[in-house]
Amino acid sequence: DWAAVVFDVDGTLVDSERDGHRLAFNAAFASAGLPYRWDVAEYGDLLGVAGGRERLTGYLESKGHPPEQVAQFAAALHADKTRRLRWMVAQGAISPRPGVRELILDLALAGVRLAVATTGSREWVAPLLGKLFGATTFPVVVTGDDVPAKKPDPAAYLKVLTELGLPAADVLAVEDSAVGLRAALAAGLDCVVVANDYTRGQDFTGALAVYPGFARFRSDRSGPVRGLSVFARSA
Ligand code: XBP
Ligand code: MG
Repeated sequence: DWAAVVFDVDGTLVDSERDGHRLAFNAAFASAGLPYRWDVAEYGDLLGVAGGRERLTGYLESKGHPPEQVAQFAAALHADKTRRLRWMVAQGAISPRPGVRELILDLALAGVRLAVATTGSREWVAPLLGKLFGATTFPVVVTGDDVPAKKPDPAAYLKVLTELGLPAADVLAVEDSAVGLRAALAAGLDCVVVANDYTRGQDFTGALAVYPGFARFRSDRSGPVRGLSVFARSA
């Protein structure tokens, strides 16, 4: 049995990339008078780089901006994008993935501890978790601000283990992407992947299980959380 389950945020707890981060980035570009607009497909390619600021840096470099300008633009654009994303969160524009609330309830009722490991910034992660899942649902939250290196580096997962005071063998990670899976595996955790439209088809080698959505994860009676769904209303 798992003593704790650690959730990724973007693409896992919430559908936040296509109609969340992407739109906020585009609004920041427009507000800065820059001609860039990321369409759905191009943003999917850019997701290979974890972290919004790192993503902006690589993109601005690829567009030929000089290095000193890249650092300044990336910082300003990312701050503006974060502000816009917070507005979207406050307005309810970001939603939980279908079935994830039910899984969290199953786990909480079964006495499993809950944590978050994300590369996102605390400035938007904290209000989002509070609004969508409740302020006390995840007692341990490690963000991209709390670690020296973002996923696929294992730093966020290792910090979660330290804060939980648990060995990796007792903790299950839930991720949506190959980048997140690699971070969890490198920290020694087992990892379930719940894929989404952006990540389907990525290399999920090493995952304990791969599901197309949370409904299938919860209803898999022989899966990694078997026995934990005893309280589930639809199980
Ligand atoms: C998510 C991301 C990003 C966000 C992070 O990765 O890297 O899409 O831009 O938010 P993961 P910031 O799901 O693996 O955590 O813009 O605040 O960095
Ligand atoms: Mg993710």
